[in-house]
Amino acid sequence: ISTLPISTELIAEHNAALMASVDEDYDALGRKLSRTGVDIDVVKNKVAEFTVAVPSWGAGRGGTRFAKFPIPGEPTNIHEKLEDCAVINQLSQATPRVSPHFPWDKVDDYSALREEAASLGLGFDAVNSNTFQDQLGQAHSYSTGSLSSTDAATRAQAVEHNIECIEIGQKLGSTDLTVWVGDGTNFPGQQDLGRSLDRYLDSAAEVYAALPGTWRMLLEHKMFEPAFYSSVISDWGSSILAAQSLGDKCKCLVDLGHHAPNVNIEQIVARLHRFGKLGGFHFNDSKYGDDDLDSGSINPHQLFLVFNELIEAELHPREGFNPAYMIDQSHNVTDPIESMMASADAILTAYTKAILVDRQGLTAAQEANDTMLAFQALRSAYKTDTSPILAKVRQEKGGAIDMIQAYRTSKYRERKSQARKPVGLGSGIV
Ligand code: PSV
Ligand code: MN
Ligand code: MN
Repeated sequence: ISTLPISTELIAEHNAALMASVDEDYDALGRKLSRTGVDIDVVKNKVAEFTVAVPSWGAGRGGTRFAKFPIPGEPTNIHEKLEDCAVINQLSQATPRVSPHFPWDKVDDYSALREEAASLGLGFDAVNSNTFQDQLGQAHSYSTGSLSSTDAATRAQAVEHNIECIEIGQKLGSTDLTVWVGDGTNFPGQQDLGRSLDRYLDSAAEVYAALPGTWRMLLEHKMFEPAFYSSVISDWGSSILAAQSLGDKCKCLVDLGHHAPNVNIEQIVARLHRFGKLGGFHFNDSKYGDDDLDSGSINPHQLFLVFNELIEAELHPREGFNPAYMIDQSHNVTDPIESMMASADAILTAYTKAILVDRQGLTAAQEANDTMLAFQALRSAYKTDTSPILAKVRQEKGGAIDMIQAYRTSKYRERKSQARKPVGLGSGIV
């Protein structure tokens, strides 16, 4: 497609210079894997099919409540964000869908936006609603909560916004609505803990009732922030109970940064799957809280263990297993395009390593209560350097072997810094 932002000749030239060494490494890894009966091409083909969505809001430089440090050439609207997402997909060949957030990505003509995305090689993923911020001109403030607000008119407004998001999503070709609410309290006694959940469930049921046939509603839990004493949907327990009471089309979404420190997230994944409620992921990494750091930058082993559970889930499917995979990060000190390409690579790496786990060996060791061999089944896959597989997949699909190097050679951001209007300081903090 001629509207793609990076020249295909540039990518081809870049790959030509690196191809011989990739082939050499791929062949060596292939020989190593074949000694344990693994066909590297089979692994490669499986990896080639895996994709992860990127968040529209991740294309801009994030920020914290203290500051935001914009970079020249940063996107300021959904059109520019789509263009940046197209760069990520062109070079990674792993991120063909964008997850929009409303009203941040509001436009007049959504059919035109869908076409614009398609011309960039992109489609749309889950639609995200936003009832955690007040917008200019909004009738009722969300300071008392949104879907669980004590005020009926505020709850109605939040329900209506979610239904509007579904309507927009239909025009964009989405089939999932992700609902994260910041609802909760900052003081003991501020709201009744039982009744706030009742109100949430009643409002969420109204949104659920508006889901078109094939649509799913994904509930995203988060332990704290912005509420610092209690959150209405604080954990996977609240999330699965809500999803179970809402109905089959409601599932749970796991954002890796939304748990208490040291929580066993891979076990949560296994539990949600056991009850057919694993709906999707927001990938990121964290050290302290909802840090929104780049996927795999702090704890790549945890990411691998999550994917290990996903492979188990794939092999033992429960009804409706089809998780929506997405990145949800805030890029405060890097170029968001580079961060998301590196994150897609980290996510695909975790997936590839999980594929390499000797499942039969693992199960046999588990059955025999051979703890060390069971652990070694995971360890040996985790230790494998899978980068030749990922490089080969990218090259074969038309992406770049070294994404960051190709991106920098393209001078895309420099070009955009000439063409795009500068971001105002202090604006756009989420
Ligand atoms: C909340 O922390 C969250 O993870 C939700 O997914 C939001 O939609 C997103 O971040 C953007 O603020
Ligand atoms: Mn999230
Ligand atoms: Mn978050």
